[in-house]
Amino acid sequence: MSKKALITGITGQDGSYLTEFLLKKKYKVHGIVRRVALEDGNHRLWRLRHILKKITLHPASLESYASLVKIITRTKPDEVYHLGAQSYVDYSFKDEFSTLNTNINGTHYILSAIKEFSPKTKFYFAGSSEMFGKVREVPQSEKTPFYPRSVYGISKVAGYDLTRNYREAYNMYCCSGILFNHESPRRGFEFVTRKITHAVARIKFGLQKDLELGNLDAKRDWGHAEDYVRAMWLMLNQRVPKDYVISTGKQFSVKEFAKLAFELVGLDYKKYVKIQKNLYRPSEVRSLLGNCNKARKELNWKPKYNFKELVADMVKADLEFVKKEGY
Ligand code: NAP
Ligand code: F7E
Repeated sequence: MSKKALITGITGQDGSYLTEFLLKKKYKVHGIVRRVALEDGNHRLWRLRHILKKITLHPASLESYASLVKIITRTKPDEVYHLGAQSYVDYSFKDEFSTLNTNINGTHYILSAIKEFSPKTKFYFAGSSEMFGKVREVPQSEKTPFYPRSVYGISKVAGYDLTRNYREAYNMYCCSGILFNHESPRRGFEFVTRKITHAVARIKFGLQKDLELGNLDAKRDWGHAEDYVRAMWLMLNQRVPKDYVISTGKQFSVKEFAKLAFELVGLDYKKYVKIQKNLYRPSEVRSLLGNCNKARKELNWKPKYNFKELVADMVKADLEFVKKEGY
């Protein structure tokens, strides 16, 4: 019999790639979406448009325990991938309360609903390298202490601890992926990589003159989302639940990302990138670099895309996007 997966945050970048991945593995895929997404499917379900007929969507709110209980009880999934979150770090400085409410309570409600109504369900939590924040060692592994630098990071540390505690206290199959930044042509436009590749395409087509960015010196360990959703599934399909760092082990600055993206269309980034001090964060995470040896060894996971291939994939997709959509 085919397995059943339930995904929160199915409309997001990772949710859409994970859905494709699980459908290929013959899973029955269920997703939790906000009611507005069903009412405005054309815009809000754009990443799922091509597979909508193959999945089942349930309206619910991460802020409502009752609505989550109903879906967990009804679907009794084999695996839950909890990806739903206010995921934009910069926004978490502007709206701390809703970031904490959605990210911490949402995680807690789902864990509690699984424990009470479907305790055999396996649970994946979308942890983040933002938990390392002001890093305590280089590179960062599962053993590195956390030092979050934003409410977003704090909410993810809380979710990680809740997940670990449910595993230890109630013997449930719960694990966290500590995923470093992963990007793709489906990345939201507010994140720096997509902001750059979209601007590169618009500048190339004469629709935009320049590109305002904040801290060009921030360094990230950037991978491709397609590779990272495979790791989520691997974590839920082991004998013993454990937490894993997922990363490429290579680090590049925002400047290096921009330089390469502009070069790919024959332009010099220096002529177009303008620094905007108000795009700097109140407390920045300056440098992240992951050590994913444990995942390589125990999950036999490794990324297929390198940095150049990631940037090239995003630039190519945005050239096609701008040409087709005109914006
Ligand atoms: P994303 O594209 O921003 O997607 C976030 C998803 O969460 C969307 O489906 C969104 O739904 C949903 N969501 C947000 N607020 C919600 C709320 N109040 N109620 C219900 N749903 C809500 O994020 P992603 O890049 O796919 O990341 C997936 C998960 O991994 C997130 O938890 C993120 O924090 C975490 N993570 C991401 C990265 C990365 O580099 N991408 C790295 C580490 C961890 P709507 O479409 O309705 O807004
Ligand atoms: O910023 C700098 C910014 O917003 C990356 C989320 O998926 O990954 C993501 O969080 C860096 C930061 O991603 C602009 O200051 C410069 O240093 O693309 P970002 P993020 O904050 O790293 C982690 C792992 C997650 O878990 C999160 O959910 O780029 N930067 N100029 C800029 N960033 C943005 N957004 N816009 C700029 O103009």
